[in-house]
Order: sequence, then structure tokens, then C-alpha cells
Amino acid sequence: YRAAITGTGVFTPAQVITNAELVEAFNAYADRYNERHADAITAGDVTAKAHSSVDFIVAASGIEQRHVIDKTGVLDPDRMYPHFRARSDDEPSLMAETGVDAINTALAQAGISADQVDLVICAASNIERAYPAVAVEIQQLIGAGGFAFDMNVACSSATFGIQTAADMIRTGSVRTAVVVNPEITSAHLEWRDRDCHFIFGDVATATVLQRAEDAKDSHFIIRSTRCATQFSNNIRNNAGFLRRTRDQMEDRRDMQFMQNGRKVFKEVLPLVSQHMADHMADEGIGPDDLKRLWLHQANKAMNDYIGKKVLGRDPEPGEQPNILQDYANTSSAGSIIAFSQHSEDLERGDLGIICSFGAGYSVGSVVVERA
Ligand code: CO8
Repeated sequence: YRAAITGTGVFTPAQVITNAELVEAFNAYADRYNERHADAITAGDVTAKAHSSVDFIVAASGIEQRHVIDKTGVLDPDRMYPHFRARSDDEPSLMAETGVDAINTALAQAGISADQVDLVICAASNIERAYPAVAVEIQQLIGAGGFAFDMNVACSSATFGIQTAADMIRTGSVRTAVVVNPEITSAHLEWRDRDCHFIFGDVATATVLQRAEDAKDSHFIIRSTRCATQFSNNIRNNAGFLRRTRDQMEDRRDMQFMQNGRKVFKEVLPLVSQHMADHMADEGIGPDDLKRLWLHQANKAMNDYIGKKVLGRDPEPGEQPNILQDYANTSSAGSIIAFSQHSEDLERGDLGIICSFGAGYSVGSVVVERA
């Protein structure tokens, strides 16, 4: 069988943090920290925290704002992380709630009901509990059949999830699948670190995949998928279930997102460009055959570079749409937001590539054809 993407959905949290608001809160936090540690800073035992700046953020990343589920906690200089209401085990979890919202939009676009779904994959860069799988909770909430499971490939979770679902549809073991990416990055970003405090935002995306022959209106045939990984410590989060056994319960820096951004930039660019070039060559697709690139949304300069490398020229406006200026990096959801918001205008037969990259390292590409 052939697999097709027949619907996508994006849940965008209502609250927005502009760069100006973010920098104001960070600088207030830094000032308070420096006051609290004034003696130690004078003695040379503690390093003073430097201010962040809006100009730096825009120049280094292209990010102008980010959506978050709770901005008050993040912008409180005495807190600097979101505040989420504690939920009982009988209530929908936060990831399930945001994921279901995106799924409902995606199912409506596909023109199908949830009881036709026989696979739910919840693919995200952090899962809010160990078990039961969030995907199984979502399966129950929407009333899907079949089976469900969680997977985590950091920023490449969506494309790896799409390959997994597409493979099951191709072999016939599944007929209709949903890949959902609830990314609550605000809870694992370190907002007190100026090197990364501007990078991430919250969102949830969902992609409906069906056997191509079942697809109703316009859809995208999945021509081919490709995944690759290569181990690196340059993007890492050490929070995990072994924490307690190591007497490490305190608020350690490495329990949140950490990265060596410069190294990531330098090492991931060639990896991604080569991955895309090889995938295209093996599919017999030349740069001129591509109508659109929907890239992972981490950094504008990074995307400009990859677009130029893959196409062999500067991309035309609209050929490689960015959404990171509005959403920041939303981990695995970024390329799906770009696809969801910038694919309707393609015509029958047009080809495009969804490509994600990030921690692991991981790279995932999906070649699609408008049908
Ligand atoms: N304001 C002012 N100055 C700053 C700030 C700031 N906020 N931050 C840093 N500076 C200073 C630095 O201290 C440095 O000063 P100096 O030159 O004196 O040392 C100077 O500015 C330059 O700093 P950098 O070298 O760090 O700046 P870069 O130009 O490299 O830009 C970036 C930093 C934007 C981080 C860039 O390196 C980048 O985008 N790299 C790629 C990152 C990337 O794509 N990572 C992918 C991670 S996403 C992923 O895989 C998902 C993980 C799971 C999700 C986690 C969710 C929380």
C-alpha cells in the first residue's frame, strides 16, 4: 500500500512572550541573583550573570516571540519556569489535552472520525510521565481503536513517528494513524540561562496518515522517508528515573535542556545537508524538482544555509517557509507547523521535503507529493 498525509493540526497556546518581555524578566532575575551573591562575586567565587538582549536574540536566532502555556511563572524573576496546576490521575494529562486539540483539527481536515484511527503515536522530546503511555491515554480520550505508544527522538520525533506510521500503513498492519507531537518545552527549558532562554516555545501538532486509497480530498502521498542518528552529547538533558538512586534530587542545571549551540550549529549543518542530498539522489529528485522545504525550526541562519546547500542557490521567498519568528523552536513540532501552514497552495504532482534535525543527533526526512 501507499501511505498519505491527509490532515494536520496545530494547537497554539494563547499566551505569547515577546523578546522584550523575556529579556526584561531575565535581566531582573540576573540583577537579583547578582545582588544575592554580591560578596561571592566580589571574592571571585561566583560569576556574575550578564544581561540578555533583544538584539542578540533576533540576530542569533531570528526568533521574535514564543507561545507558552503559562507565561506568568516563566516571567516571574523569582521563579523562571511555568506554573501548571497539579492534575489528578483521573483528569487528562497536559500533553494529552494539548495533543487531542491538535488531533481534532487534523482529523477534521482529513474528513474522518477518531474511531477510524487504529494507531496513535505520541512522539515528542519529553514525555510527562514514564507510564502509562500518553499515547494510550490519547487513544482513549479520542475513542480510537488499535494500539498506541510513545516515542522520543527529540527534535526528530515527528518525522521518525511519520516513518514508523507510514511503514505500518505500507505493510498493511495499520490503516489509519495519528502522529501527535505535544511539545511542552517551557517545562524543560532553563529560562535562567541567557545562552538558551530565548530558544523554545510550546505547541502541539498532529498528522493524520492513511492508506492512500482511503484519502478523500487533496492530500500528500508519502513518496519516501529516511531517518538517521549519530550520538552526540552536545544537546543533552540528564533528568531521568535514576536520579533518586544517585542522591541528585536538587535543582541541577543538567536536569534541564543543555546545549553547546556553536558545536551543534557546525556539526548538524553538514549532517543534514548530506542527508537530504542523499535522500533526494536516491529518489531521483533534483533540486529543481522540489517545490518546498519544510525544515526544522531552530534557527534562521541554519535554515538559510541548509536551503542554499540543498537547492544550490538562495531559496525563493516562500520556497522554504519559516515559522520560528512566531513560535521559536518547538522541537519536533516545528517542521510540521511549517508544513501545516504552508502547503495548501501546492499543486498536484508538486514535491516537497519535510526535514527535522536535533538532539541525538537525529535527522528525519519525508518526501511528499501533492495529490
Ligand atoms: N544575550 C546577549 N548575549 C548573549 C546571549 C543573550 N541572550 N546569549 C549568549 N550571549 C553571548 C555569549 O555569551 C557570547 O559571548 P562571547 O562571544 O563573549 O563569549 C556571544 O553572545 C555569542 O554566543 P554564542 O556563541 O552562543 O552565539 P551563537 O551565535 O552561536 O548563537 C545559538 C547561539 C542561537 C544557540 C546558535 O548557536 C544556534 O542556534 N545553534 C544551533 C542550536 C540548535 O539548533 N539546537 C538544536 C536544539 S533543539 C533539539 O534538538 C531539541 C531538544 C529537545 C527540546 C528541548 C526543549 C527545552
